[in-house]
Amino acid sequence: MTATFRLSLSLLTLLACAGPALAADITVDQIKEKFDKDGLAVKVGDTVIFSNSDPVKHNLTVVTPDEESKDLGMEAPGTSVKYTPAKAGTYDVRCSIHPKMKMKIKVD
Ligand SMILES: [Cu+2]
Repeated sequence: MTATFRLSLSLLTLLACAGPALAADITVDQIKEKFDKDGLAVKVGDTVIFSNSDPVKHNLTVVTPDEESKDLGMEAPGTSVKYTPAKAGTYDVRCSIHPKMKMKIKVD
């Protein structure tokens, strides 16, 4: 084993151990057919919880920095969905039922 390889392994082990412990859950509420935040800054590994406080359904779609769309599914009143961004960049969140609902998530 070279010293560089050994150092890489140690760093990977450190990152693997530190990652989950530092991850946070951040809640975004959907109320009156709006997000309660226009934007959000999180870190890779954090989980965003979208809760639905409206009496109507929402259907969130997340557009990743690679322009991939991920449908988070129908969200009944009083329920929530979770999303954990996998990489750094800017994500757009939209509701397919209510086009006015838009927010951005910046992931570092
Ligand atoms: Cu909606």
